[in-house]
Amino acid sequence: VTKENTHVYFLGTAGAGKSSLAGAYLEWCRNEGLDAVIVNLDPGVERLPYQPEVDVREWVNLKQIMEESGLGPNGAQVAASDLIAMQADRIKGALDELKADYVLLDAPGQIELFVFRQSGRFLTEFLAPERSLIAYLIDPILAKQASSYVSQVLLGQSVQFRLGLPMTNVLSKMDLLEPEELEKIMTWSQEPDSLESALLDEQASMYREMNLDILRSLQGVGTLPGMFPVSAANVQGLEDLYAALQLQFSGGDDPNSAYFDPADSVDRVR
Ligand SMILES: Nc1nc2c(ncn2[C@@H]2O[C@H](COP(=O)(O)OP(=O)(O)O)[C@@H](O)[C@H]2O)c(=O)[nH]1
Ligand SMILES: [Mg+2]
Repeated sequence: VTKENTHVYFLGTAGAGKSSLAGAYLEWCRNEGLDAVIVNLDPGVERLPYQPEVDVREWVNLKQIMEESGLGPNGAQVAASDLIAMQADRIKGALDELKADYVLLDAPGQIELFVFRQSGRFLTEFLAPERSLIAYLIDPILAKQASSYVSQVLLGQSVQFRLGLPMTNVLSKMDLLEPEELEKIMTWSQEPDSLESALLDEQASMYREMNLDILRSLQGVGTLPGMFPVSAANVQGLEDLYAALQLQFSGGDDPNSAYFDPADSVDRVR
């Protein structure tokens, strides 16, 4: 149960704040004296908010794929996603040379390609099958409404089921939320009953019933509750995120148990 060789994948929908958080978290880790490095897995990104030690763009270049294959941007993304997996040994070689204790991996922009095609699972298993974790980012704008919140959590769960790795839900860009909004979302994440009543307050429709069913099945498989609010912009919540990720390795998969209560982190930022 150590930090040694932990791989943390930052996953989430496009624009959720993966690269920003990965960069802010890298800096936080280094300030804490952790030997951390960061890997860019996004072949299409033009600018990064950090300096990657390992950069997949060295081997997979989206523009070049488009030029050489005649594919458009979407087709090239699909091809690039598969090519990343084919570079897994190079990524591993570069990481082996760095010998870092803590490896952060900034996932490609198109989560569906990384997660639902083969490349993500292949890469996570190839690099560090026993020591990988997911930080799953939820965009706060998509979490304000109960039904939208449920679909975000559901997407996160399919990511987890697909990759088969321990996962921590992260509420990204908390600085964009009003204090009441943040409080509401945190309550939903901790008390499924409050989420259920918020769903019931929405307009009655077939979809409302579906959302309620989804919520119940998420509870049934024991994936609720727990959510960690962070802000890369204001450097908030990173210590709690670290504690939550560490907890995944210390055997506790109940984020409300043992050392940590996510409610504390909300209190602290208030
Ligand atoms: N206000 C605010 N904006 C953020 C934060 N993190 C990221 N952003 C912005 O959200 C957008 C997407 O961020 P990025 O890290 O590139 O997301 P990615 O596509 O998931 O890697 C950018 O415009 C960022 O400046 C944050 O903590 N607070
Ligand atoms: Mg990014």
